[in-house]
Amino acid sequence: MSQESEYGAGQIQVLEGLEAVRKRPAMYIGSTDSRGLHHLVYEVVDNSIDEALAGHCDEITVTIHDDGAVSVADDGRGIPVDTHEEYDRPALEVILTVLHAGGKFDNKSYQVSGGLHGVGVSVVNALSGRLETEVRRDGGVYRHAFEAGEPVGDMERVRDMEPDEATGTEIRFWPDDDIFETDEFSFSTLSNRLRELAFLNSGVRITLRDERADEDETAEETYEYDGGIREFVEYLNETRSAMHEEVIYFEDEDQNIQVEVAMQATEELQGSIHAFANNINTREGGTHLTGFKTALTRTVNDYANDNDLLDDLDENLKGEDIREGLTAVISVKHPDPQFEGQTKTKLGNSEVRGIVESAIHEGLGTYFEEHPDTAQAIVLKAVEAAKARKAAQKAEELTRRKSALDSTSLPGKLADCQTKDPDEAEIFIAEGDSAGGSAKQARNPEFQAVLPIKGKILNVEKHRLDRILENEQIRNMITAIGAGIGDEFDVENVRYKKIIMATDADVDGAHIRTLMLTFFYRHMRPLLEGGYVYATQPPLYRIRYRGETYDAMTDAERDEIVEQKCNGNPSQVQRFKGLGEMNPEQLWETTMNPDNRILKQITVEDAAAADKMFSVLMGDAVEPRKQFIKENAPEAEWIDI
Ligand code: 0RA
Repeated sequence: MSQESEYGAGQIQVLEGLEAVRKRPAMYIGSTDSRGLHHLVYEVVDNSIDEALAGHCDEITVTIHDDGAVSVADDGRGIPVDTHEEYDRPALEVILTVLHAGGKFDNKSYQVSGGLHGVGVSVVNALSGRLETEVRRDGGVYRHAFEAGEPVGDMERVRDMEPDEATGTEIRFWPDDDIFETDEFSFSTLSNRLRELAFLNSGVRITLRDERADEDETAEETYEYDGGIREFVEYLNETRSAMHEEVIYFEDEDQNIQVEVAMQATEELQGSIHAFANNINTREGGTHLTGFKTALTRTVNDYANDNDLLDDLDENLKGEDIREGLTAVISVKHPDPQFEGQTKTKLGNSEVRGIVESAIHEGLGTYFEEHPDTAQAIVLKAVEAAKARKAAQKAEELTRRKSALDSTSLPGKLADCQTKDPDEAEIFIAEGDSAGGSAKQARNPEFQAVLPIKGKILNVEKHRLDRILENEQIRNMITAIGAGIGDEFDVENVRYKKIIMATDADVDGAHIRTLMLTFFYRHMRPLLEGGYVYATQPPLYRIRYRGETYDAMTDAERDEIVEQKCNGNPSQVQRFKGLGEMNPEQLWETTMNPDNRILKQITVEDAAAADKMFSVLMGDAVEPRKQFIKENAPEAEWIDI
């Protein structure tokens, strides 16, 4: 077959210029913050993954270079380099400079990957100050470079390929610092996504390398999982105690739609189900998730009723009872996925629901028949969960009744703000009564509320909702935030759109923050997804010199200020040990005043990584926790999730 018949010029349809991308980058990659920056890498990697899924590539290497560049190299077929008829330019150049050209070139039955925005490598080119490609294909090694999306010179054939040399593509790009708010690539963010891609595409070997100067311990990691999503579930359950040794796994294919499900029940209370469509984490769910849940509930109830296991309970089990402690990964690959929802992460294709449903119903039914001990244990645990749920409902009604509208039911310790507009209102959840007391004096009562909480709140990873609701600190947080809890949580009802954790910059403070975050993640997740959760970043030192004051966040910053601003001779260096030690005026200036303060916004980039983190940090197993902290957080108090 000739190249021409594989991808004719006529297939190029959209001739939008790359200036459009540079003018409105967010329309193409979502944002120009850290998230958008990392999307550039994913966009390129997705093309390599497509090569792998088409059976032409099994190795991908991502390198963070020390000059601000990232490169992605694969051993696929290589981007075509022959002349494109219509443009009379090398196909490589067309693919990198014409929006949406990439996919149109391909003769694959469908493109599985393609990124959340699925915009192609030309968008990465448009948003890079410089981009260099090297392609090994058709017996030659070709190079081409671009600046701000424009070709620099012509594509060059630099040499012949060696007889045993593999074909492939390398794309190296320097994100444009006129466009992005940050240029800092995060190893842990990239590693989480690349590991996830390796789990979702078994057999592909993905290596992440970090060549930046002071990165030593985690300079290189390789992800390769022949067990695919089975190994994903094992990984997520590393610190959980499983109720059956083997991960349960089903796969099915129908109407060219591939469905895979891996699941394992655990003794824990926190379940986690992760659904993907074409490698995209569909965090808003969709038809694949609905199909899974429906079939799971039906199959378990059928088994329980057939074996008279529900006599204690005068009703059927609810889905949530069965999903308690269940870890599952659902992965669907669809030739024409429809993404819906606010963040376009909800799978809409209605035919998927039935395919997943029947795969689970048949597969799990058979599994239960063959493993009656496991089936019985799963049902009995769900019965326990159902009983706890009923107890929690009573407690929850109490909380809800108490919080009903009138402000007298707000927690006594809450110093509320005057505004009732959630867009303006913020609440400081302050560690300890002394910090809380200072914050109450320091705040601007028009828009700042303060809720002091006593010491360590309950570890919600270890308790069911009925016990959680008995905890006064937690009840105070629920009523103050005003949007309910768990399945009943409605983010529309939050009373404040900034929920600010104000804890000390020490180990205890970090622990309390992690406990609070665990609570928000497990029971008020939309708060984190909406970007409503923040942490204060109080300075560690205050330096005074000749009537001026300077604040330093770190020891290094303190030394720099002393050296540069104070000629090495400051009049006073004060160390703030905790928020409670600052007087109200200092607390206002350094930590609460919107004009001066630094807040760290906590977001959940990757639900599976967050689930793993909380289960490891909050679980019982000590060794994995130590290991995890050693690997992920040498200095950082908690890692990016
Ligand atoms: C267009 C057509 C073909 C492959 C590719 C693009 C391709 C793009 C990238 C980006 C990174 N790595 C890549 N590898 C391949 C198909 C070529 C053919 O039919 O031989």
